[in-house]
Order: sequence, then structure tokens, then C-alpha cells
Amino acid sequence: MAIERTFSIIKPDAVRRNLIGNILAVFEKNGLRPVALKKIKMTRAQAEGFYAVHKERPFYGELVESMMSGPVVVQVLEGENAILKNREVMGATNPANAAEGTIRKLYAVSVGENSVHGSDAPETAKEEIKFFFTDDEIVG
Ligand code: DAT
Ligand code: MG
Repeated sequence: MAIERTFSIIKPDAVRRNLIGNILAVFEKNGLRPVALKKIKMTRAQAEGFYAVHKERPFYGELVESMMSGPVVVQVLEGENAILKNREVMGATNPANAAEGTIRKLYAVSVGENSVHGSDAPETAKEEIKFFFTDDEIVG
């Protein structure tokens, strides 16, 4: 296994409920170290651009609105097999299907308010990190 970097967002629903620390604790307990992290409020352009891959989906408008509805914490997480590991730790998209102990099982409210985003593949991880961070903001 290799040390990888992945991109994560603690979404507005979780920030609103004061879950930043709890969620970061789950990452750290699972060997995912934040090497870059900042709290931002996404503009419409950022939310639309970030989720452009879902543009044709019926939930796109709702997704963009929810990502703009309050501050988020964007992070780069580093660790062994980080991309897959993060997807495991997050749990299924719909919290009703998420495994015990996963972030979405613990904290998500619904499929639309599911508390975290995580990159799904090496290519998207790279693109998503670049979307929000410059190289000098990442401190291994
Ligand atoms: P994931 O976030 O697990 O990678 P995804 O990429 O399929 O899931 O979808 C991106 C986000 O879009 C997801 O976290 C929440 C929202 N979403 C997905 N399916 C949805 C649905 N059926 N209704 C409402 N929102 C949905
Ligand atoms: Mg996805």
C-alpha cells in the first residue's frame, strides 16, 4: 500500500451541528491525517463547479444550495490507501445504508445532508485538491 492524499469536505449540515471535531477525530483514529485544512463558505460558482459532474442529476440544484447554505471545512487527508480508506470511513452515500461506526451512520441526517464529501478515485482526488488548495497550503 502507498501513502496517498485525498480530498474531504465536512459539509454545512455537520458544521452547523458542531461536528467538526468529532469528524476529524474519526479521520485521525483511522490513520487519515489532515495535511491541509480550512473553513470556507462556498460561492455559487465553487459549488456548481465542484459538483459539475452531477449537473444532469435531478438533485443537482438542491445539492448546490445545500453546499452553499453555510460554512464547510475543506481538507487534504493523507495516509495509507487514503482514498479508499476515507470512502470506507465515510460510509454509504445514503446514511440508511451506511455501516455501523461510519461517519454517515453516526452523523448524517439524510442522503442530501450526509455530512461529508470524499474523493472517489486518484484522478478526482488530484483535481479536487487543486480546486481548493495551492501546493504551499499543504503541509505534510
Ligand atoms: P458520494 O457523496 O457518496 O460520493 P455521489 O457522488 O453519488 O455520492 O453524490 C454526491 C452528493 O449528491 C451526495 O453526497 C449527496 C447528493 N446526492 C446523491 N444522491 C442523491 C439523491 N438521490 N438525492 C439527493 N441528494 C443526493
Ligand atoms: Mg461522489
